[in-house]
This record gives sequence, structure tokens and C-alpha cells, in this order.
Amino acid sequence: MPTWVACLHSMPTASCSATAEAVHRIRHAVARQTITACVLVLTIAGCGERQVGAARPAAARPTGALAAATGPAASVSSAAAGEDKVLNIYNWSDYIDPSLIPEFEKEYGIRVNYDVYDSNDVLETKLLTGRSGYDIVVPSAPFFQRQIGAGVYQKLDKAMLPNLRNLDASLNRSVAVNDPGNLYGVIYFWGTSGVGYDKDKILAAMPNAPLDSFAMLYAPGVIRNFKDCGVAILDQPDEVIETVLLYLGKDPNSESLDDLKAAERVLLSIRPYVRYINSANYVDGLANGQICLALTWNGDIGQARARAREAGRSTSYGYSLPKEGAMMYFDLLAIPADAPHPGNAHLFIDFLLRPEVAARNSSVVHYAVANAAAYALVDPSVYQDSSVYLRDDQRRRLHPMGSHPLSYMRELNRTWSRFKTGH
Ligand code: N2P
Repeated sequence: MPTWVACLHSMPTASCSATAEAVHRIRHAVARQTITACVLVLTIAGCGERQVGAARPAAARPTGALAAATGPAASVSSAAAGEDKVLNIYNWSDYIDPSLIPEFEKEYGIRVNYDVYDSNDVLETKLLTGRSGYDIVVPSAPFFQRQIGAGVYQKLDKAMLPNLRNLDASLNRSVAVNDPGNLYGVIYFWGTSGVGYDKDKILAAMPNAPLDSFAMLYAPGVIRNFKDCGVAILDQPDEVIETVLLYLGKDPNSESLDDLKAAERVLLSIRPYVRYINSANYVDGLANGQICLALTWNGDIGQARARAREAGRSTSYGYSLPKEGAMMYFDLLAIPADAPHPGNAHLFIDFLLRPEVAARNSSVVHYAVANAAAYALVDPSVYQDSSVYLRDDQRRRLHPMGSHPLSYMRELNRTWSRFKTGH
């Protein structure tokens, strides 16, 4: 494993600091449930951790060569004049090519503070409390829609985003359902939630396992076979319940309380076989052999495979888009209304929209960008992976996640608590 990868995965150590330049302030493996109380970042000073929102170093203004960025960026960067050269980003864990951060910092002379979360609920709590201090956040579309309604975001200044022209028009139209006119958000990545597994272990435990079905997770007679090799479920209440409704043959975006009860019965029946409910730990869990099955997001399987390979483990990971259908999500780059550095936020969003940057990002994290100009540049092993860039016949089995009223979300969250506690 390269040292910088070890550094990303380890707790702070002296040896980390030697490679801190490459890692910079990204720490992507820290997102756990405790992140609500403690959002950690890696500091340039050597893998130290601190919270964004705490006092920031004053020496953030660009000087010398850093301030003299030239080329296409220079004219745009002047638009952020008057702002401190700082950018505070709050993104999902394991969701960026780490090398992009120092590259952006070097080009623009802007210091990036980068924090991670692993649930829309954690992000929403921060945003609704206000004064989060973040300049860029990455909500999923249904949450984004409700948050726009609550006045959480500012409209994008499209004149500062010339690379918007690279976006895939048809995917952009899809999110216009949540954000009419695409006024507030730019698609960062999109993906699906499905069945992730370690094939060798699964077939050893159950030779005729129904790999292409949610029965792997939601039929007690099936999932019980995998209890010993370990099962994990995403901690994403709405999305998981939608997949259970798909398994039951119901409308995944149903808001019927009877349907919700039926989903709850399924969840309680499988609870004894689930080792943990968490949206970040399963990547390492699969890579180091602690679990063999998970309800996962698609790109995380590619990442688990890459990590296992780096650790010299043989891999037989698979991801299936279940025959019952799957939920499709969009995650959007958005700027909170009270962001302290909106100009810098626009610079970063436009940077991410450059075809070569978007392609590298997609190639490293194994998620699909919605950037038509980038597709040809994505690593072919990722672009041709049909669990990441889906074929048309697979796309027809997808359901966009619905945005539900708060009254329904309250009921759904009660079901979720009962699932987590097991009664
Ligand atoms: C990857 C995060 C995927 C975000 N770790 C799903 N909305």
C-alpha cells in the first residue's frame, strides 16, 4: 500500500507527516456515526485533526507564485477577489480523488479545509442549524429539494461556471425535478444502491445464493447463511426502506404507512443477521475480510477491490443491480446561503467540471460523473464497468429517490430506529 494510502487510513502518526503533502487535509476513513459530534479533518501539519468552524490559521492569503496563477483559471479566480483564500468543503467520505485538493490549492492559492460525513441526515442537521461555515456541501437530490425550499442554498452564478457546458444534458434534466432550472446545484456523482458481495465467501456459505436479488439481504432464509461471514447495511433510512419496498414489489417511493410497516417487518426479521448498520465502514470491512455481504453504493465496491489489491489480498467482489430494480441517487454540489467564500466555491465547482478533472475523479472513486465531455477520458476499466456506468437496459430498472414530506420522514425515522435497536 503506498504510504499516502496508509496515512489516509491510519490514525495520526509521526510517519504520516512525511507524506502529508500528498494526503493534505483529506481524511476519508473517519466518517462514522460519531461524526455528528466530531467532524475530523487532517491538517497539513502532519495528520492532525481539527474541526472546521474552529479558529482557522490566518495565513490563508495567496502570495508569490501561488497568487499568480495564469491560464484559463486566472481570469476566473479574480471573481473571488475580496474573499479570504480559503474554501471549506463538506463531502461524503471516500468521494474524491485526494490528489485533486492540493492541485486546486496550488493553482488558485486557496487553502482547502475538507471534512467528511456519511449520511444526508448529518449534513441536514448542520445545514438547518445554520452558520455551518461550509462553502460547498454535497446533498442527495431529495434532501437537496427540501433544503432548497427551506432557503438553505444560494443560487449559482452560472457566469462563474463556464464548464457547466460539459454536463450531460439528459442527467441534468433528471435532477431538474428536484431543482427546477438547475438553479442551485451541479451534479457531482450519481449512482445506485445494490448488493455488494465477496463472491468466494458467499458461494462457500450458500452455493445457490441468489446474487442478483435483494433476497440476499431481505429474505431471512437467505441472509442467515451469511451471518458468520458478516453483513452490513447502509445507514441511510429512506434509501434502504425504498430498496425493501422494491423487494416487496411495491412502489419504492410509496408514502403509505401500511407499506412502511411491511418494510419494517422485513427489516426486523433480518436484524439478527446484520453485523452493522453504517455507510462508511463496509469498504474496509469488505477489503479486509470482516464482512462478505452489504447493501452498498456501487462505487464503493470498486474502492474495496482497489484497497484489497493494495493489501495483497485476492478479491472476488461483485455488485449486482437487483432484478427487482434499484434506487438511483444524484449527489449535488451546492453552496449554502451563508457560505463565507462563495466565489472560491464557484472556482472549485468549475474546476471539478473540467473534463480531465472529472474523469480522474471518476476513475479513482469508481462513481459515475454526469460530465459528457469527460466520458471518453475516464479509465476504461471504470467506464466499461457496467455497475458504474450503467447500460441502457440497466438504467430502465432504476427509480429516482423521491422527496418525502417531513411528516412521512418522521414515521420513516421511527421505523429506522426500531431497526437499528432491533425492536
Ligand atoms: C461514497 C458515498 C456515496 C454517496 N462513500 C451516496 N449518496
